Amino acid sequence: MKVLILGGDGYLGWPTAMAFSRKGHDVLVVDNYLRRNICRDLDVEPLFSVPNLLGRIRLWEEKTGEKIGARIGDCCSYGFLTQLFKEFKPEAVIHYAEQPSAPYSMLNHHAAMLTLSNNLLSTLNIIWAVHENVPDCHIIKLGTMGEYGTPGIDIEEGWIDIEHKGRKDRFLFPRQASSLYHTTKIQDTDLLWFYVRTWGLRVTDLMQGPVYGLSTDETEIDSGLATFFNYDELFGTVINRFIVQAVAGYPLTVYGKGGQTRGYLNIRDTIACVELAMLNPAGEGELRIFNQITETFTVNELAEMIKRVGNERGHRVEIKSIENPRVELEDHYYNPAYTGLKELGLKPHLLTAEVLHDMFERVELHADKIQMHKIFRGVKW
Ligand code: USQ
Repeated sequence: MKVLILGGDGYLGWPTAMAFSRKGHDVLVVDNYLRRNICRDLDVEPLFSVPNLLGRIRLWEEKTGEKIGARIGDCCSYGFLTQLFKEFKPEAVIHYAEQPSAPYSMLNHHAAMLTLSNNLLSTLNIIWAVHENVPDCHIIKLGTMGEYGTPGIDIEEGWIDIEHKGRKDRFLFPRQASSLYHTTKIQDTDLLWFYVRTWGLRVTDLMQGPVYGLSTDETEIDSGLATFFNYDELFGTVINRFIVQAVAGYPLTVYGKGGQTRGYLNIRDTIACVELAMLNPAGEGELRIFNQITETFTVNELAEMIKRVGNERGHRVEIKSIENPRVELEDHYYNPAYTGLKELGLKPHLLTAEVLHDMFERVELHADKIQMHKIFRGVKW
């Protein structure tokens, strides 16, 4: 398929681009280096450096003979984006081009403004560019499980049937986020839903949980094809952070009571889910929502698993509960549905001891590069 990957330089975007290119899709990636620039400006660069987008693509072609197209530019610039849609005429567009960090969005007013304007404007521009140039193009949008928050009822896959005073209807499942970043994802969903109803767009909104891992079949081909691996408080997700902390001898930073439960997934499964969504497009005028997770854990369970594997590898891993910098429930009910992607054919890679050993092994290779000051800076809500 002809697929446009927006945010194609990121943690998930780059491995997706390689995987799709290898499967024979015609891939064009777009990025404006927002994530790289923020990481450099705030001194939270990833564990190891990787070539820039054009360098990665050159290396990819050298190693595999496959071509990936690239444009450096900002999805918030409508002229740039609409021209791209006009020329390339994608059948599917994958929207990763958002500021993805909850703590960054809570850092200060500038970061809040950047998160809000980047995330909403990029989504609005994609909707318009599709409508004006390729109305049949399938929009695949990365949303987040954090849109739902942690309600005291079961979380459905996007929609809920409500009976009220004897009448019934179907609505978006109630959303109540716990960071500005997560709130922008709710607003994205609302924008998409409005234009789906109004213009009949085809949209899949993937409610993804925190992703972990640093290898896919394609990153294995050459070290220069690796994805970013952040372990800092702003851009590192909890499992990736805990492994780096264990290797560095830094006590695992469990926030508060550690009963926070989330749905997690392996980076390999992100790519598989996005491809399944692409190969099985939403219908015209359909906003299809999947909960993109494969299993749930509390933070305490993750810390215990990582401690066990770390100790087996000769690290002396300690767990330390620290005052929670975030405003979130630390002990709550959590029962999300996540059957839709499995019904489409997803075969999950679960968080086994073997997977953790593999992650440890890769991080240990870069142990000398871990910078302690990046691990915790205490961005408070
Ligand atoms: N946590 C700790 N200690 C840490 C880091 C995190 O206890 O050192 C806790 C957090 O308080 C939270 C949980 O672990 O309860 C997950 O935190 P996270 O930083 O891994 O994930 P989060 O900030 O929620 O955001 C990440 C991605 C985001 C994605 C989201 C999915 O950065 O792009 O949308 O996961 S979800 O959480 O389901 O909304």
